[in-house]
Amino acid sequence: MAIMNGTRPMLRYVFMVFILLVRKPNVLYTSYSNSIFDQYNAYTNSDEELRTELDSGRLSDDSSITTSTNSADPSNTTQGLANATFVMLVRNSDLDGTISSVRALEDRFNSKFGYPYVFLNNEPFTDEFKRRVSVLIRSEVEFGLIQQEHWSQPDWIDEEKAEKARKKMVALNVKYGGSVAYRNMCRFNSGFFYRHDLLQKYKWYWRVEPNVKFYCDINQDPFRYMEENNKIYGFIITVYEISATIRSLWPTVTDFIEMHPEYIADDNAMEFISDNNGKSYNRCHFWSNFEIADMDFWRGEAYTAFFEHLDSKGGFYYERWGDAPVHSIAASLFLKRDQLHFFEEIGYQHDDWGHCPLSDGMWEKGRCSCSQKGSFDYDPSSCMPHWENLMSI
Ligand SMILES: Nc1nc2c(ncn2[C@@H]2O[C@H](COP(=O)(O)OP(=O)(O)OP(=O)(O)O)[C@@H](O)[C@H]2O)c(=O)[nH]1
Ligand SMILES: *[C@@H]1O[C@H](CO)[C@@H](O)[C@H](O)[C@H]1NC(C)=O
Ligand SMILES: *[C@@H]1O[C@H](CO)[C@@H](O)[C@H](O)[C@H]1NC(C)=O
Ligand SMILES: [Mg+2]
Repeated sequence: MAIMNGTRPMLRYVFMVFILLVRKPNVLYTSYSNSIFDQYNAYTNSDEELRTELDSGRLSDDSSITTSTNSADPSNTTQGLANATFVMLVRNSDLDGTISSVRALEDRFNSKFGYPYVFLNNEPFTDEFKRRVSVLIRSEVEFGLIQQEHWSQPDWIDEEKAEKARKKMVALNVKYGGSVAYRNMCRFNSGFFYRHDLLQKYKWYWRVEPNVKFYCDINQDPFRYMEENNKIYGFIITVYEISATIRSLWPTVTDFIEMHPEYIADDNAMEFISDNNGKSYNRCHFWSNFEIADMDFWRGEAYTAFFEHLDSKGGFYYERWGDAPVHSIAASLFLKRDQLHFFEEIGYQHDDWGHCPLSDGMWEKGRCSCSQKGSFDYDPSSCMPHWENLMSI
């Protein structure tokens, strides 16, 4: 009898350990019950309602044990998720900043939706990195290594010339002016991230950097918004590029336009990037540390030809062309202006500059923790007036 009595708790213990193992969310491709997604497709739910439902058992533990094979399948949009993922390019040393960004994103948005994450690095992620990031995320998480050819100065770049350019930029005090790694990063984000194996199965991405802040609840799914409104490229903050980093970028773009007028969209956003109908670049760009966009646009014919053309001129290394102006110029020329979208309701901060929704309605609905007075929108360094002019706001 005593033995029997002792066994049952033991069995229960074993069973509980089993459950915990099965529930361990971060095993690749482990998927979750759809109930939480179904529940939150109405977009109107607050954390309070979530808590109530958890209490009432509607989102009970049982449902999360489900190991159905494809509830996180990006292709299955019947459950309300778009074919989309977050993507973070980070170093192992960015761990704290990565945790901070993921935590904010989960709290303000993704715990209600369950989009997957792809983390990319030019070096293998450490176990510590994977463990500490995975523990924060209930949806699918994947960690990928970037192939060498996508992250290195090509052989045909004249290193002597590149080195001279770097030294000149250091002398001019240009941020990251002397860094080859930064240039690899800019080139990767311009022309390669969307070719990574782990991103092939997705159409939409949301780019996230370490140490960014999300100030407001995001109740409506931005990916679905893009999809349903025929948008291709979404941004929050606009700024001017430093001229020293892009001396020959615009002439290179102009050459491309002459070679390929067929790629220029009717009703494009040229007015956002040029004040004289294309004669010169006004240096306005969408700040690419936040982007929600369609990777099929980057993968498409126009952008592929555009990137090849830019890359062949060597400006990623002979100057310091950034992915932000490169993406912005392409989106402004090859898309119709109404395929661009300003995510006004997303309160967001990267480094010193942040956007806080200026509309009181948005600010209240999002329960934003930012001050509207601090919003970057009408700072002299913001290109928002160009955007508003373009969109006749
Ligand atoms: N894996 C990896 N990621 C990098 C490297 N350099 C930059 N990144 C990532 O690339 C993105 C942009 O780099 P940042 O250093 O933030 O550059 P930035 O946003 O132009 O400049 P800051 O104003 O300093 O933030 C971030 O997500 C970084 O984590 C690198 O050498 N390796
Ligand atoms: C998509 O998800 C729904 C809801 O869970 C499920 O019933 C359906 O079988 C899935 N469809 C496919 C094609 O996997
Ligand atoms: C998701 O998007 C990618 C890229 O467009 C595509 O290859 C994949 O088939 C899509 N998934 C589905 C089935 O919608
Ligand atoms: Mg940054």
